[in-house]
Amino acid sequence: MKKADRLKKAKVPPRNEKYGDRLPPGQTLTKKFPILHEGEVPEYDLDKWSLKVFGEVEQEVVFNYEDLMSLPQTTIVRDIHCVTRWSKFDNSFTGVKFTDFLKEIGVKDTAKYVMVYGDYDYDSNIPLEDLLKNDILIAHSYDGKPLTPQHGYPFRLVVPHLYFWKSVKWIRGIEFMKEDRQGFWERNDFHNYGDPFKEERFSIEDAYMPEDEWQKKEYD
Ligand SMILES: Nc1nc2c(c(=O)[nH]1)N[C@H]1C(S)=C(S)[C@@H](COP(=O)(O)O)O[C@H]1N2
Ligand SMILES: [Mo]
Repeated sequence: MKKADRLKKAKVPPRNEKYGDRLPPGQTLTKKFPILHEGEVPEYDLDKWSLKVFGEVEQEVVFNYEDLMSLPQTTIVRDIHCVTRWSKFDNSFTGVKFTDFLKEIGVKDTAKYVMVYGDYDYDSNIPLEDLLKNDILIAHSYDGKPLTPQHGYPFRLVVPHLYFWKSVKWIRGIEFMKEDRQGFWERNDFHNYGDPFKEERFSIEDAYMPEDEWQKKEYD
């Protein structure tokens, strides 16, 4: 059964009035940091790690670890919301702001959408405009410490205003595109955009997300 179908089966947690508008509808607050992904946790030799930028750019660019670490560093503190119904408040991430990263690249005017690629064989699509917000990071640290392997070491994307499946871990490629294209979960019935406050969980009608799917997973 597809994940989206499986997740349809469960009940929705009641709205928690205590958190007012801060907690999106259908979400449960967690203090721990659940670990969710498909496949194996990659291991890297940092000397060989690279991030390739291609598509609607004047020139393809490949960044290595040092290249990214030498760019201006920014820390953000944001709430994150996973489509499996957990939210976590006040997460501190540090890394390179996407807009600072863009200054290193000649993005063509024709670029309207971005496909972000992560190991292994994961991708997710985001409108370029969304990545121009000032709290989008290519992050290397959480709470002032390097990301753990499970949470995306050495670098993950952080897009706090969309469901967390858009925040690609183990990021390896960024493709600028003229036309939109679907990424991994978007092809598997997840919503193309994914605004947690509008509950844009699925692209199919009549979907429910269980309150406990994530609680069966690992945390740290
Ligand atoms: N490369 C990669 N990135 C990924 C995923 C994945 O399977 N592979 N899963 C996504 C999903 S569905 C979620 S909810 C978040 C989970 O991040 P966390 O494990 O740090 O909580 O990572 C996202 N980024
Ligand atoms: Mo997820």
